[in-house]
Amino acid sequence: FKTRYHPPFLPESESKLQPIEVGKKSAAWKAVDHHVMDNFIVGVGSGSTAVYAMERLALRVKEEGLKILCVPTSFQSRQIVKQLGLSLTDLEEHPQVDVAIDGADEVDYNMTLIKGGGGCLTQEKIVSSCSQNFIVIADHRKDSKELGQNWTKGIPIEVIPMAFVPVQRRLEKLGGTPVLRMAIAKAGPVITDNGNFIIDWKFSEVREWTVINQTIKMIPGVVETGLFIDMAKRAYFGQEDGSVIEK
Ligand code: ABF
Repeated sequence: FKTRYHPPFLPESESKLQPIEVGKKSAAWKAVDHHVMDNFIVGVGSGSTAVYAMERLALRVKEEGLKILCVPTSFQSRQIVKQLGLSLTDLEEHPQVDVAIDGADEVDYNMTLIKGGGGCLTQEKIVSSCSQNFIVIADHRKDSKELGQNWTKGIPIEVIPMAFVPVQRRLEKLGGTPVLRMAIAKAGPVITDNGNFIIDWKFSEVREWTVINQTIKMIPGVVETGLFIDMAKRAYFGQEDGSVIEK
C-alpha cells in the first residue's frame, strides 16, 4: 500500500538529487526512522540505497544520541560505517542482530528477493538471517510482480573459483544461461569479498524458487545464491516524488 512519507530532508535539500536518488533516500530514511531504536544492533547492507540508510543512522546518532552498533555486510559498508563515525561490531560479538536494512535488485509479490548485483550476497544473507527483522529498501524500479520482470541479469551465485566451470555446466542442465561475471573492461572475473567468483544465472520461466534455490545450493562449489526466500519482513520502495510504497 502507499503511504506518503515526509522525510525531514524534503523538499529544500533535495533539489540537487536525481529523482531516482530521492526515491532511494526516502525508502532508506523511512526504514531507519521506523525500525531502528536505541541500543540496537543494526545490520547495514551494501549498495547505493544502503548508503542513505547509513547516513541517516549517523544523523540520528548525532542528533538524538542514539546508541547503536553496526554489523556490515561487505567491505564497502564497513568502510562507510567507519567514515561516518558509526560504531562497528560483528557476528562474533553480536550473533543476534535486531534489524538488518539492505537493498535488493528485485522483489516479487511474495517478498522473494534477488540480491547480489553488487556481489555481496553471501555476507548479506548471513547478516539478514541473524536478524530479528529484515527490511528491504529500494527505488521503485525494484518492485516486481514476478522475478525477472525488471531485473534481467539473472540470479547471482557465489562460487569457489576452482569450481566455476562444473557449476556452470550443472546450471546449464537446469536451463537458462550461466555467465561468469567479469570485472570492468573484462580484466578478469569479479572477485567477491570472500575471494570467490560470481556466476549470474539467467533463468527462464522458474517459479519454484525454494526448490531451485535448494537445487543450486546442493551443487558442490556453490557458496550461496542471491535468492532470499521468506527472509524479508517488509520492503519500502521510494518513489521519485519522495513518497514510499510498502510491501
Ligand atoms: C545490495 O546492493 C545488493 O544485494 C543489491 O544487489 C544491491 C542493490 O544496490 P542499489 O541499492 O545500489 O540498487 O543491496
